[in-house]
Amino acid sequence: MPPLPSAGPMVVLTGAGISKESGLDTFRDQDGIWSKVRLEDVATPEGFARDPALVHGFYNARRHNLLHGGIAPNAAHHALARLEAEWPDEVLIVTQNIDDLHERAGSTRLIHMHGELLKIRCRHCDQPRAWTSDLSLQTPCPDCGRTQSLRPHVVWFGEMPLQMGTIMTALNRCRLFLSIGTSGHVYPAAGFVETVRRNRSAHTVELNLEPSEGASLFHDCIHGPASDVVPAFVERLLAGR
Ligand code: BJW
Repeated sequence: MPPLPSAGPMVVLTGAGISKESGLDTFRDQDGIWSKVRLEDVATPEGFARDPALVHGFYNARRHNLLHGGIAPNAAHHALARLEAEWPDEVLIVTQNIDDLHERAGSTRLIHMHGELLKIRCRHCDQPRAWTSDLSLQTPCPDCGRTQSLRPHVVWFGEMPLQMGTIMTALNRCRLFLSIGTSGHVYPAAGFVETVRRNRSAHTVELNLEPSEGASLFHDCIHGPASDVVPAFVERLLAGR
């Protein structure tokens, strides 16, 4: 097994579990989002075409909660921002989350592969832009003025995740890959660990509340709440330098 490195490029994949202790629901836990709504209805292009008002309502409620629900980054988000600041080489966070808690904690090298809740885009202009209020079919595009053209800037099932080229390059050259708070059910993110493992000198670590779907693919697994295990692991990594 390759040792835990003390330098070299790092990729950190994060999922809904890292934001759970900040007050945001995960998807597949017992009390998760998919226990309350059907993913086919709210997280597919077909669902949006069938009932756009339902989908707008779903994202409006989550946007409102993110901005006004007392949500704040937790110790795990802050530990990753510290890691980026103190690690001698590049730390790239690839998050599946659409919340902005990594940014609020101070991380700057960040890819939102499933989009961002605080952005929208127009079917005609196709340019994402910042958005903090409710969205409806009647909301005109601020750029082209058309109605019925705006959608949340998120990646639904069947759509291509964002910045895959940059992500694949980073995975292929990293020395350390961390996967935090993700169940390993959704591809392509669930396959990142296998991509990294093709490089025999790269080390892979899962940090999750419980063993994920792909736990056996990692060199190390550390199980517990993100706000405990992530700061402790970051401390260990930085102390080993
Ligand atoms: C804690 C914790 C605490 C809790 N501390 N941990 C058949 C086989 C293989 C693939 C496919 C297939 N059929 C279709 C596909 C492809 C499909 C897919 O993967 N489907 C699977 C369901 C089978 N994927 C896609 O369609 C993707 N696009 C695509 O593949 O394009 C083609 C392509 C080809 C080749 C290369 C590249 C691309 C798009 C996927 C879009 C996912 N979108 C969503 C919604 C986004 C917007 C929104 O938020 O509303 O993204 S779905 C949802 O799942 C969301 C999440 O980002 C994503 C992942 O969920 P995550 O983060 O893992 O959350 P959970 O709830 O599953 O897990 C939380 C974990 O945290 C748990 O393990 C807990 O234990 C843990 N936890 N508390 C630490 N305190």
